[in-house]
Amino acid sequence: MTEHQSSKAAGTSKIRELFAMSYQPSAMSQRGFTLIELAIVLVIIGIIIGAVLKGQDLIDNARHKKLIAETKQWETLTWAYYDRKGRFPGDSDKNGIIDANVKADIQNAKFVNEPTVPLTIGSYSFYIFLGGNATDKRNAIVVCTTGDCNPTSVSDEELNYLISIDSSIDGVENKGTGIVRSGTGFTANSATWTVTGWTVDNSSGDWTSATKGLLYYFDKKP
Ligand SMILES: [Ca+2]
Repeated sequence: MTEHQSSKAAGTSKIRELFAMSYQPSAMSQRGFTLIELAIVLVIIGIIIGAVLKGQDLIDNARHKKLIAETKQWETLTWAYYDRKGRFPGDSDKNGIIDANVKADIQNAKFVNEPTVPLTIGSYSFYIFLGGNATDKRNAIVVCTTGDCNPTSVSDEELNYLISIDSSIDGVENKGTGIVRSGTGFTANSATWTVTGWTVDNSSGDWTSATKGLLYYFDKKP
């Protein structure tokens, strides 16, 4: 064997040795995790989960605010219309009760910020209408989750949207007090954006999925 060959052989065996070493489980991985390492990992996981939940909270909040803003926009628009025409949109006979074509009146008025019906926020759609109740001579802005204001069920998320309007306007969440209340039945027409009748739940308490929609008495306190 020449000197060159022997040094080459030595080199090869050195490489084999390193190669074998790299596949040996290290002392580090054999000893497992210490309690402190586990604690650190748990704290980091906690921070990540906290950040994700906080992020979801912020998104929900922003979405709720959008529906609140849209409801208030309807109120502004209704009074702006009243200023201009001396009556509410949908009150063509001027008896103070909204019962005719709200959509036609609003579209004819050509407002810069015309409302969108339905309003889609995230994966939910909300129908905001105007209506009157001839029996108790009161008008309301109605917020529902379906075009006929008669949903088979209202999900917890949808309920939270309605509750956020109540707490924003009334200052407290209560389905049967204040100027924002829960409706348990509506006669609604999505083609005219008009509600011509409703049953209101005047019993004080928390909002439940029994609601069919929200009533906001914007013109007269109950
Ligand atoms: Ca209320």
